[in-house]
Amino acid sequence: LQISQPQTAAQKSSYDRTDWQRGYESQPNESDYWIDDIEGEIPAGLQGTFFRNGPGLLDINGQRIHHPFDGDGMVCAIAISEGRAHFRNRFVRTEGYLAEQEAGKILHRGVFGTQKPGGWLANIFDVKIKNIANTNIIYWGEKLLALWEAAQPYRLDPRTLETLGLDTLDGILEPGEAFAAHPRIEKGKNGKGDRLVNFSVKPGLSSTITIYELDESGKLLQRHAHAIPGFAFLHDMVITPNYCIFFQNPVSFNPLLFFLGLRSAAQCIQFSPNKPTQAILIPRNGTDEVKILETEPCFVFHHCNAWEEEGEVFVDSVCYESFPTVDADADFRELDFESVPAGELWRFKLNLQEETVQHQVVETRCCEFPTLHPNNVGQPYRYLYIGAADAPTGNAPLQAILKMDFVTGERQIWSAAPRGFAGEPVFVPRPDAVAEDDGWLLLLMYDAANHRSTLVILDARDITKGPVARLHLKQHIPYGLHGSFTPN
Ligand code: 3ON
Ligand code: FE
Repeated sequence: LQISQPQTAAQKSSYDRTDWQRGYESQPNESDYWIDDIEGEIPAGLQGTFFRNGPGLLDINGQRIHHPFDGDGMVCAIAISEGRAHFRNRFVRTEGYLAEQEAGKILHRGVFGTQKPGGWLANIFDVKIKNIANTNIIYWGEKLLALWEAAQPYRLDPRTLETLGLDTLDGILEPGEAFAAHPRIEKGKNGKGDRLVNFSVKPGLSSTITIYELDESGKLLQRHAHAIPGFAFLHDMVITPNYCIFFQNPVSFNPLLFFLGLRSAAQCIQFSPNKPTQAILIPRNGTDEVKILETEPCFVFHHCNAWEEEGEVFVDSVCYESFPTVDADADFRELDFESVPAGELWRFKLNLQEETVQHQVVETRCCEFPTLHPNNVGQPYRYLYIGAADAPTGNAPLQAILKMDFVTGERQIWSAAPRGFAGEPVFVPRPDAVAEDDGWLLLLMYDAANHRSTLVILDARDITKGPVARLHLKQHIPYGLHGSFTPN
């Protein structure tokens, strides 16, 4: 017999608000050193570099950024080899970063609400976009690229993290052409023929999605563009062998207040709970017809995975009840978590013949930042790993990692609560492994007790036994966005 515990307002919180807030202090310093404060042991088979991007500055010389997604990109690289680990962090020297550091003040409006000081008069009619290169970092075609979805990537030196400049991917991108922050890598057969599939969006009254497929050396294999009806805010995409799949969130965009200098672009996006969410399937051959299926309204930033099974397409996504913005007069540090919707894990089943979509709520625990074994991208999969709240209900910061077994339904949790805050996990397969969960999860955790961050290494087969190693950094790294692992 199981008696569920009623949730009460008096229930002890899994975290302290001031602890959480300090993880959003700027980290203006750049450093590099060998990590010597290590608990446990770095697994022998783990060799390569963990790269992670995210906002490094939450203020410009004391002037506050309105939303963490507006913060300048700072890349961390933790290079692991023969049981030793070296840490390095550097800011992406974007045009905007250099100009603002030189001026010592905010010179650009941000997409998510950062305004130039001086009120609307200082911001009116300024529609320039500051490329902050803060969302993801990938090593592909022998280039290390810092990605931000509304602009061209910045190329960095993989060893020194020095900024080499804007990159067109050897002429694939026109100067200024965007390249999204969510590429998917499709594994080739027998370890050969991997492909990087990515996209760009040109939003407008009608929006254009361009698909790019690159081979291992970075050469363009496929490029095609498609107009889709309406304004599109598409942060992520999933692939199957035949499709690129997007969820067109039910939003409308009225940029009047943006032009008038009163709101940022994202603050002009309005969630429309009465419109359906559209699943857009773009055939990867570039010639077959685009399919659009309707499902009920929800807001999606991130998808986990997608696959095809007997004429049906399955998509696992993190779904929100609506689009979360930070109001113009609000401070994100004072966010009332309980007042905004939490991410939940949903599984969608798309029937392409009948043009119907069914969905199932797979997990209601607040979660975000999904990952899986790289071999299963676009394929059926058994295990998903995702950042999660410590408590099973309610909205809260990510403090735990949740492992889902879709075959047995079993769930495992490792939590860093009360004083640890978890970032995106990255799955690294053990060399020569056979089992899908035979590998490690790497994540940066903010350790409020010591106001520093830690690289946590979990054995993905059993995360409940706790980290096999904790590599303590000398400083804190503000909560970040996405990263990747490049084997040696
Ligand atoms: O017209 C507009 C033009 C434009 C440039 C449309 C627009 C708003 C789509 C747009 C730009 C969009 C950009 C630049 C989006 C960038 C997104 C970003 C940097 C991050 C998104 C992160 C998403 C999530 C869910 C993060 C979760 C974080 C946590 C759980 C906390 O640690
Ligand atoms: Fe993302």
